[in-house]
Amino acid sequence: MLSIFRKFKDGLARSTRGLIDKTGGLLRLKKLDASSIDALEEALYAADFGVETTEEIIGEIRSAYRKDRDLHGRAVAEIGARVLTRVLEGSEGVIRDAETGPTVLCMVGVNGSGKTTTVAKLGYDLREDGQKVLLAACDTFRAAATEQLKVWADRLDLDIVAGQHGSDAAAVAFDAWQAAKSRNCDMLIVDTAGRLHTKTHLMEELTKIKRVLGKQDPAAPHYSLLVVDGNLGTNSIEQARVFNQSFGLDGLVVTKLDGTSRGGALVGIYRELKLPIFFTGLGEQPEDLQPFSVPYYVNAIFGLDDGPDGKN
Ligand SMILES: Nc1nc2c(ncn2[C@@H]2O[C@H](COP(=O)(O)OP(=O)(O)O)[C@@H](O)[C@H]2O)c(=O)[nH]1
Ligand SMILES: [Mg+2]
Repeated sequence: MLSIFRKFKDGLARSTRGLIDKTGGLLRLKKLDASSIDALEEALYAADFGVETTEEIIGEIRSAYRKDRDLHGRAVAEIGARVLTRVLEGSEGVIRDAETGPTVLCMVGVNGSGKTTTVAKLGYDLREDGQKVLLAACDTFRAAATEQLKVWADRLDLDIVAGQHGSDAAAVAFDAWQAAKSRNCDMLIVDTAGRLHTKTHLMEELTKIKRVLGKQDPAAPHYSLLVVDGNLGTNSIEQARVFNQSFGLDGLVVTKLDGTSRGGALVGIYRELKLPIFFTGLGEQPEDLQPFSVPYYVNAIFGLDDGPDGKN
């Protein structure tokens, strides 16, 4: 089994490859030179780290280089890692169990962002963790969506409550909450639709789901998480802002970090919105959804070989 650090490292390969290739193997440099700092700057922009973060990282590296012309490649990577860690302070979202009744997690986001897949993967992870989990298939808009979650539930042996195609999504949420309560479930994970006729319609439907859950338990949904596609890079900031204003978000799930060259974007998203990142999608397998870890992410980005706990 791959360690989690390896998953981050492999998953972020396309983003980090740019960083490592363009810098001529920054880590292997015995001595830094001005052109390799420029190359690193370019690579950070290319990976979508954004102006603010790139300037902070490069600024600190340049100032260290001014003081020490013999600066070693590894020392440079360590400076980068330190700055990035500082920028990401507070960005790790953690799910805490509800005081009573099931902890309700509601996944929202635009079509194709990875909600349904995330619901299934998360259900699997939590169940493997010893929790009693129930999935709610509240994307009743597309027949295929309910089917898709049922297939996952079947494959992973997870309990699911689903409604008829075209039925009221909030009614499915109600049934699912009742079932979760009566079966003494620890976690209820709610999938929702991403594409409806209009944005207003989507927000109304989501708000209704939220209201129905809130009537059962004033604290529910305990976590409303926006699922965003990592390939969108910083373009997802606007999307997140709209969902946050209309619906109210507790945090983010960033999917498809495997295979994107824009793995730096989550830093800009966090800086801009200050919404914690709960999970990251690093592949299509159930175990490829991982809690977001700042040290793993940062070390993977800067090619620091060891995970923070010495594992790789
Ligand atoms: N490579 C990769 N693919 C993913 C990830 N998460 C979701 N996908 C894929 O993205 C596509 C859309 O996912 P889906 O869950 O149906 O999105 P939804 O419309 O938001 O429910 C599917 O083909 C998923 O397999 C991920 O972390 N990595
Ligand atoms: Mg879906």
